Amino acid sequence: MASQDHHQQTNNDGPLFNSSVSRGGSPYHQGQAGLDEQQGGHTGKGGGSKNKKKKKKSSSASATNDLLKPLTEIFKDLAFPVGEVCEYKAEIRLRASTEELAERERLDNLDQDKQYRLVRQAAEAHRRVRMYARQSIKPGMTMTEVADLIENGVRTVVEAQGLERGIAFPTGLNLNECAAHYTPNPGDKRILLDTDVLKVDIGVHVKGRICDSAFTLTFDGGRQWEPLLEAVRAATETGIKEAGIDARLGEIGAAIQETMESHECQVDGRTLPIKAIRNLCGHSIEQYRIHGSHSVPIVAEPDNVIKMIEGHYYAIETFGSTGLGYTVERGACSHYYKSRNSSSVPASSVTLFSARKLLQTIDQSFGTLPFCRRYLERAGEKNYLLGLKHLASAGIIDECPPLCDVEGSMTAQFEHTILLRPTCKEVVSRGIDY
Ligand SMILES: [Co+2]
Repeated sequence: MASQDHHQQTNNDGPLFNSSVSRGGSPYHQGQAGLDEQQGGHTGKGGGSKNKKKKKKSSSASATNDLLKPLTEIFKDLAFPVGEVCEYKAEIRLRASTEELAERERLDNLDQDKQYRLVRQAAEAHRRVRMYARQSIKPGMTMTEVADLIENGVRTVVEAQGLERGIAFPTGLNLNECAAHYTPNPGDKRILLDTDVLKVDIGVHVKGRICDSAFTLTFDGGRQWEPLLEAVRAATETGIKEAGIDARLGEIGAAIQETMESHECQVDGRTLPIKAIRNLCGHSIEQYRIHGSHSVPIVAEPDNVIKMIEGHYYAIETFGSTGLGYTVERGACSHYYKSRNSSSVPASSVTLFSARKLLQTIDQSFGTLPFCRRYLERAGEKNYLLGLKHLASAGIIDECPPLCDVEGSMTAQFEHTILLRPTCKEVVSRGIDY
């Protein structure tokens, strides 16, 4: 489907350059969670479009149906909504003439692998699926049910097709002190509790252009953690604000940490400080590579003077904790991905036949995208654990076990994907929810 798309893209550069007004419109950007996409129109920061509020009630069943519609049925012209458009700080805007910068964007959008439409399609799918997830995730469900409802939602909305488009990484469903890299393995019977603090980290890609965005949910029994969520939400916003072409990564980390640690949390009459988790960070995103070459720290790193780069995608994600602000690996591994150096490992080092066969499945089904054991089973693999171990010790596969702070602590996460366009910073995953 993608190959028929880009023709239309080129005669449709209006929304790309006219910053914030998108023709298709996403009901989830701003204003209201109206589910009638005909209402259209959203306003990015500094944009000029108005949201007409139309009073119309739809039953929740049909609302859910609308959320999970295949995107190309809604955006027939493939003009997916533009994210929130933010201006760069003044000194950045002096880099080149407005015409030159606009020309660079025009060229990006002629490039099949760079056109902004790809990540916007992924982001719109993300917004819809997470809205559906917010409505549907209830305490009492198993974590497997939660993962399935999200992942089936992604597959439907983005019209998953091989490595062309689909799920970009295992859905993170990290609970309480666990901050990252937990998703249920096959047979996991864990049940979501009313008191749990759940981090939902969803990845969607179109042609390898990844929207990586996460939020935190609490339920009736966990309302006392709202200030923790608020701290992390604010810290992520600080990171987005400080990000830009030539922005120093260490300084972004310092700003994030300052926002995060200016908050605290009152629980059972005790005041708990909130710490930025110092060994977790955001990252640049490359095509089909969720973790690019840059890390975006969430604590001060005075010596880190590496600068953000025009045209790059970054996941700005922050983690706050009431514990030590430091995570260690704990529990069974679920996340795996092809090591960056795997191509330098000679094929002869994979001596086990089952491992060679498994590697074929991995290459075909995931390429360099992270995967989990559930996805291997979907791909038809059985009894793959020995093969996985073998590939890991050969240096072909990296294992990413769950990362947790101390027991009894709580962690929260918010994350957006941003694109440093030549003319502006686009928060592609922005929605009305966060
Ligand atoms: Co991320």
